[in-house]
Amino acid sequence: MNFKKLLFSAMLFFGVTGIYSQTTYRNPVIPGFNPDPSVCRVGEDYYLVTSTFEFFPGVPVYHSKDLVHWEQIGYCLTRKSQLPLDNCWSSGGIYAPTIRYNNGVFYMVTTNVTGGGNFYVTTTNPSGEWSEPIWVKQGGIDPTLFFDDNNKIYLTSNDNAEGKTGIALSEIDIKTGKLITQIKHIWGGTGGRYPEAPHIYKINGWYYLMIAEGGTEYGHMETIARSKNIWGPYESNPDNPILTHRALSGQNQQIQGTGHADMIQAHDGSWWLVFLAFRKAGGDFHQLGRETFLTPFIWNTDGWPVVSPGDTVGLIVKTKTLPLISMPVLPIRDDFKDTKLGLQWNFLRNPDNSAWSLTEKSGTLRLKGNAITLSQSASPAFIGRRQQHFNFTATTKVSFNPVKSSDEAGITAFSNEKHHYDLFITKEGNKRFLKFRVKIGNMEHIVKKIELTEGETILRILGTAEWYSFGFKAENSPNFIELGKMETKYLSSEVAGGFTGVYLGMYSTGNGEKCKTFADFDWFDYDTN
Ligand code: 6LW
Repeated sequence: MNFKKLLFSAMLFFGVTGIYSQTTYRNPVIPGFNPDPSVCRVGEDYYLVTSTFEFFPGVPVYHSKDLVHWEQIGYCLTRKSQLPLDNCWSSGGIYAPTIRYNNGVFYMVTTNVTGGGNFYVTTTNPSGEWSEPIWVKQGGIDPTLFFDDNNKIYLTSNDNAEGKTGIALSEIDIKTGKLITQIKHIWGGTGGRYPEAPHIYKINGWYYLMIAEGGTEYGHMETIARSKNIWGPYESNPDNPILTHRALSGQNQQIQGTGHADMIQAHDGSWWLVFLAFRKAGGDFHQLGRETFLTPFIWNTDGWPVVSPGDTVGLIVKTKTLPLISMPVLPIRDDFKDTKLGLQWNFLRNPDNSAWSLTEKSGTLRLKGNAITLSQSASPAFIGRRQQHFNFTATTKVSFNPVKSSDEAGITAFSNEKHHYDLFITKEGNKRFLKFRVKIGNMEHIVKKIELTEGETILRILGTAEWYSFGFKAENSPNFIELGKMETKYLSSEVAGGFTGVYLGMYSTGNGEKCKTFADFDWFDYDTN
């Protein structure tokens, strides 16, 4: 090929891929357990938050330039004073957050359902520390803030005000969180159960009130109403719901449970919804939790939002997007060389800081098992990350020489304290054993055990849509040996219950007493290739 032809082909290739990349993106835009997304814009920067329940730190902050690629830049709730989780049952703690930006300040308002109710925190730097909580005496969940153009600031939640189920509104003093008015019922939705997740927007002189209805499972939907007066009466969009997969048009989709949306106008004028949905793993179950999705929408001539086609959203969306700008992606391996934990890692409830260290042995995550096990609603020595893909390989190199038969350390696929699969090293007599245990409800069973020789061990979980397999190898041996496999279904939300998704983690426990020794994790790989 001569130079001109080469140049022409190159131009064609880059030209075509350029157009292609501007017209197609993949959902979910933030995969894995990332429910109840809320988004705000500052110039050409977008910030998004999601719910975190019993996990700590709480409420990740994601940043994007195009609404499609997101990078986690921090957390809103990094201190126990902001996020007490002492009495937090699984799927308690932090429910749906809302993020808003007004006059140079970011606000994140949410509910700690097991620790104080509704509150907001503020910052001028969303990747930095956020303020202490400002508590609000309005009940219900899913609080949202609305900054009106007359300087009034309102709080909306799904509180039952005036004896009516639905959405309640009050005006608040943003400095103190004090309510300035009574709490008024403003809309009950269109008749779906659980009217919740309200957001108010002022567009073309109308106050739009967008909410979720139907519950966060297969009947989920998004509806909208509007009024010239923020206190109502609100008239319902005649074409509600604007987004749902519960109908014929959505029944064969892998994506289900669409709802709980937030609306944003991009800096090019286009309109978008971020919302939650889940991806079925084959049968009618999902283990990745509820994830963050994106869809464009348009306004019809009557001034109502229309998601097209047919109120449903696909895994691949063909549309004009903002110019696509990728964000840094996490490397496969965390080698624990940093003295701060990477943003992908979470604890269960407020961490027991005596149970882990990145500095005692440099380049190593050291877990020092406390008395708590993975099967208790407390804070075991556990550090985990979200499973974000159906197909993955999670591998870790651990060095652990148990002293007592109660000492244990290993890797886990964890849904909640009643539903987890663990591959762990422990002691029996004078021997070191590797055991594969499954916990499903009240049933706990060792599927297989195998004696381990001296040395470091590499533990592995292989995931597919329907199976987790558990295997190991000695550091220098070429092949993994499988101990067994178990259905993903029993860790899914349909079986395990609750609002979260599967975590992959490292843990250690002394099973009722402090572990007599520590477990050193050299690295952890999460590979989706
Ligand atoms: C959330 C509610 C919901 O607060 O589930 O899908 C609850 N929506 O709005 C927990 O995520």
